[in-house]
Amino acid sequence: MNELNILVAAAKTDFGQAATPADLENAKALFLGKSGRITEMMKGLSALSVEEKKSRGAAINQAKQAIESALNLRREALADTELQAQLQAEALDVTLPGRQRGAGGLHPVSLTLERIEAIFSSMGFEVAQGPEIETDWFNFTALNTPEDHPARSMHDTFYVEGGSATAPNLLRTHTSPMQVRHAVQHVKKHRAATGADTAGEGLFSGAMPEIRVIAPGRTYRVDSDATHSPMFHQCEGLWIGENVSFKDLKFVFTDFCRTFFESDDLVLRFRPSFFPFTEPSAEIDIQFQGGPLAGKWLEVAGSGQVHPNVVRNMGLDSEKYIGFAFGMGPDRLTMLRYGVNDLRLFFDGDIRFLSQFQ
Ligand code: 2U9
Repeated sequence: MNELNILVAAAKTDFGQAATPADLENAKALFLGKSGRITEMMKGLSALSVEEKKSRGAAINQAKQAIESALNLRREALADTELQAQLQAEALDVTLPGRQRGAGGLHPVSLTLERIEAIFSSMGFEVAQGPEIETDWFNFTALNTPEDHPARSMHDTFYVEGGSATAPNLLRTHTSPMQVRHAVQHVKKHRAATGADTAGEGLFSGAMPEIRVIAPGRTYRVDSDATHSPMFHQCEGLWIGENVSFKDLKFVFTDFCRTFFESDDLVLRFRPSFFPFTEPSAEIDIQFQGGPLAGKWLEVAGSGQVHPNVVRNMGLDSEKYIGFAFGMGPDRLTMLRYGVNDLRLFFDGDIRFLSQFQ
């Protein structure tokens, strides 16, 4: 094999070993580039006689054409390989089912609120919704919460612009103000209906249907850790009539808890406590008889007989009208129902957590 045949064979081998178009262009430069082997040989022709130039030149040209055609063949092969890989990577399986748009669903706390509303509605309670920015009067004063109560401190409550120094506006710290609003409207309406004392002055002691209402919604306090969030949910209830007692509270709340937790043998305990708006007051604890929490006392709500000052702030004669109230945290009820141990998971918005409740 002469020198030119060896060169063509070497080019073919190098081109064959180039795995990518870039490798191939590098290999080409060795043979056909400015200082490649063929170019060098062409330069060497100048030193030869005319006769030798002719035959040597023709032979080099032949070798050059052979290298070029080997190069083109390899270029096509690499381009083809690249195309095949791309087609494979972008392959579409037209037999796959279409992608569905996610159905979405309610937040676990919303599911709990819906459950609470359904249960209390079935017991004849109305559901009242109202402003999250409240006045100092509805949030504190009407609820018999004294001027020096710690809940009124800037450290415990979010105050917002728009009020005044004597009547500030704030993010409600509980849903109780909504019940006062509801009760005041209820009393006004029935005071007008009876025709008695239409001026709306003085406390109402006429006849009216009972007030039975729950107020679910968002509430705010300056508090943040694994079991407290600055925004949290509450659902409070109020039942006012002429002859409503603690016995009614016990019955209603026991029935509610057993239905909510789907547990007929659930036991309740009322433990003495204090709230400014109720007197006497009690914490409500529940105890499951089976399941992972069996035997443990779990605090789920506060309650009490509505304080006479609060009854009067609704416009009612507290000698005639009496009732009870309760308040619970739907966030905590959701944690208990589903066994969630960190409240913050509800408000992080992580779809992997939230989709488990659908
Ligand atoms: C009116 C009068 C009285 C509602 C009540 C509680 C007790 C109570 C909260 C404690 C922490 C619920 O879980 S929590 O967020 N509430 O303990 N709430 S009695 O009393 C009222 C409401 C409205 C007119």
